[in-house]
Amino acid sequence: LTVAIVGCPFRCPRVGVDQGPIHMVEAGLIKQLAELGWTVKFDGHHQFEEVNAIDDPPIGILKNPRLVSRVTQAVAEAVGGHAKKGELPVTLGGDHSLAMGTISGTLDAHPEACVIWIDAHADINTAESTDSGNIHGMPVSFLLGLGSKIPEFSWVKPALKPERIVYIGLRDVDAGEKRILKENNIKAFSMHEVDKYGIGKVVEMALDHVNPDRKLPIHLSFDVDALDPSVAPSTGTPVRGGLTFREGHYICEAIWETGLLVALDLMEVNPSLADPESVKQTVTVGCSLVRSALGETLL
Ligand code: DIR
Ligand code: MN
Ligand code: MN
Ligand code: MN
Repeated sequence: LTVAIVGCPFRCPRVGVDQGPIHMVEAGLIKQLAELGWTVKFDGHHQFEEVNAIDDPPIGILKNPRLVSRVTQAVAEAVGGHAKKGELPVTLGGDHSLAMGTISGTLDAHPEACVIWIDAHADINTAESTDSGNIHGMPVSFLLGLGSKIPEFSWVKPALKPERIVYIGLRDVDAGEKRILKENNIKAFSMHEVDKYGIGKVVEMALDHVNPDRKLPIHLSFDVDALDPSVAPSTGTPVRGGLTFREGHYICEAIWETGLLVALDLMEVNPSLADPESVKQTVTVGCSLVRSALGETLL
């Protein structure tokens, strides 16, 4: 059993300031996974060349489009390569636009895989619906092939089907995104459903939707901002009213228990945004979510 750590210290438009992956590795994540019995492969953090803003002007209002495309394409190749060798890629980010790459890589190796997306946000804006122009608010629409096609992103295959993705934790969804979710019949469990049914039932319902026979490979993409800001303060776009520490870990444990996990993303840990105590807390939580998804049990 081999896990391949893909370190992606990438945040747009501020390349390199997001040191989340580096902090998680420095906090001992590799040793912790080895102690769980994994053989851990880590070739160092990806180096992404700086692209001058002048060479990468906005397309419409999309910020840093060429840089994001190039970086996510490299990540797709790395993740796909590990997955095809039978290794379990764990991508540490960094900007959630990276999931365009990680999920493309997973679907290249496992075309029938489903995606479980844990986030405060739906990240499903299109080039037309986005208000911010931030591509980390858009990766799901690119993977689904929604919205106008942007030639710079022609490498992204619309390989994900709307019935193969499910969300848990949403609470900050743009009006345009709500429309996109409805039009495409995409299943989402917001914090309202977590409150109403409890996390155990929500995870079961999410799996019933996206993986009814429990036989499809699972890609888990976990944005740390799904957690309440009191649990994970050091992230770019915190939203109050999020998952508790245990709810976040329960999701990871329950996905591990399926035996179907083939790829994991732990995204949006950003140590540049808070005081040292909050950074340490967020990095520690990030590491323990990864351990839970990779088989750590409480007993
Ligand atoms: C908003 C915020 N929906 C956007 N999205 C964020 O910019 O598209 N995603 N923060 O992580
Ligand atoms: Mn996200
Ligand atoms: Mn988010
Ligand atoms: Mn984001």
